[in-house]
Amino acid sequence: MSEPFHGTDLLDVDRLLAEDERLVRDSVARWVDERWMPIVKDHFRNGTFPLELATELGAMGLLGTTLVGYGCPGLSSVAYGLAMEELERGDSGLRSFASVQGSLAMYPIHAYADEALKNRYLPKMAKGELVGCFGLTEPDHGSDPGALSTRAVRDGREYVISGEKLWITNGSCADLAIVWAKVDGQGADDIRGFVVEKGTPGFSAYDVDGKLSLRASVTSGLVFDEVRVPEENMFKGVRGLRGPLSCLNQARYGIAWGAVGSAIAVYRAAVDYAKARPQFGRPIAGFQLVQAKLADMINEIVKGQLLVLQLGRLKDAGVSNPVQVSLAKRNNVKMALDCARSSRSILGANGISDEYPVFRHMVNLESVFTYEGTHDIHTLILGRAVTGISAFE
Ligand code: TGC
Ligand code: FAD
Repeated sequence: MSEPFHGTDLLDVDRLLAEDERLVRDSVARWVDERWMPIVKDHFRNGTFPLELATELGAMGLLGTTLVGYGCPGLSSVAYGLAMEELERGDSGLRSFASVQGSLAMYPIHAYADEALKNRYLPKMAKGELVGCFGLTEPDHGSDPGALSTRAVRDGREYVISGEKLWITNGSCADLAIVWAKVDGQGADDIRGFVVEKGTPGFSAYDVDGKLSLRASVTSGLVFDEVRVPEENMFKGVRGLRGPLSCLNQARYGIAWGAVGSAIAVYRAAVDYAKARPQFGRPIAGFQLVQAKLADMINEIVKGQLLVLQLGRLKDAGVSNPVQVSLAKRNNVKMALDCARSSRSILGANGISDEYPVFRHMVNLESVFTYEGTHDIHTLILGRAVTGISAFE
């Protein structure tokens, strides 16, 4: 019997990382193991997210990681990606919290708001003292956000927002919501972004009931009943679908890394289980069909790691584009979901128990497969890129 390979980095991708990138990854990994793993099962069972950890995430520089100034850490995209991989090894809900805060709430404020709003919100959001959410999806408009129906009507020096958002991560625990609404007309070009603070009259949030996935994450509906916000709360720096899609571009990048973390978690569980579980007089790891599943998993994990690392290097060089981000999100989330299903099968009946992390990751990944552009939407984005023909029109 030959010496087994214990890690997940079969191709020594670690060698391609800088020392400071490894430091970020290893410190986040330690935090996940010490602070998150002991509590995740209960939070998943109870359908809760430990909001008190937000300031710890902030202290580690995981909220608005790549943003510069306003108390944000200004780390590289690769360091950020490695951190998201470790968070999602813990749970997709944990990575979701950081993605929404940094990429979907802080990023648009940083990119598009005026100085007063940046100074008011960003330093506290970077510390985890203020939590944000991102309201794009509506009950009747998911994959096609250009058709959204939330309206913002100008009234003197205020805007009056009316409409509803659904499936909003952190919605009911957020101190502020980034809300995308149409001003003036009905076209996608009329979409503008607004900051709406919790407690503003007419603004309410409720939790989505009956969720079987991402249970350790808050998912909400937002209701805007003639909510008045000052005109300063509208992002002047962007209009049209480009506003929300540019935020999604940041978040999808983090998800592509995060999915590798989920895949690693389920792969490790499968290897450990297969080596420890005897059937027919020997560990099931000794059977060829089980080995084939493990080989497929490690094969795809290594490819997924290389994919996001190259994408991160392009992003840090300022030459990445949204199609590459779609490719990475699409590939790595599907890869992780396939690994989770395969791992679950190796664990047999134990695969459906929360004594092991596999089923939790598997059902989480069903959400990750759907949000931030469904797998099929990213297929069509790639299809448009390679044919020059849009399937959306
Ligand atoms: P299209 O013509 O493609 O684009 C309109 C304008 O947007 C620009 N653009 C982008 N900019 C930055 N990043 C991107 N990824 C961009 N994609 C497009 C584009 O250049 C154009 O700009 P301009 O200035 O020329 O007007 O628009 P389309 O209507 O054809 O788009 C179609 C489609 C399907 C690709 C798009 O609508 C889409 O991506 N749909 C998916 C919706 C989605 O992803 N929703 C996610 C909601 S948020 C969420 O799920 C959070 S989960 C949070 C968690 O982690 O817990
Ligand atoms: P639909 O758009 O109705 O799609 C249903 C099916 O039809 C999918 O398979 C889709 O691929 C397919 N389909 C749609 N159009 C086409 C087409 N043109 N061609 C082929 N197939 C097509 N949104 C936010 O704004 N903020 C958040 O924080 C947020 N968090 C979320 C958290 C969770 C746990 C979940 C599950 C969702 C979250 N979302 C959030 C919403 C998410 O972005 C949407 O669910 C997603 O964009 C898909 O929209 P939909 O669910 O309405 O599906």
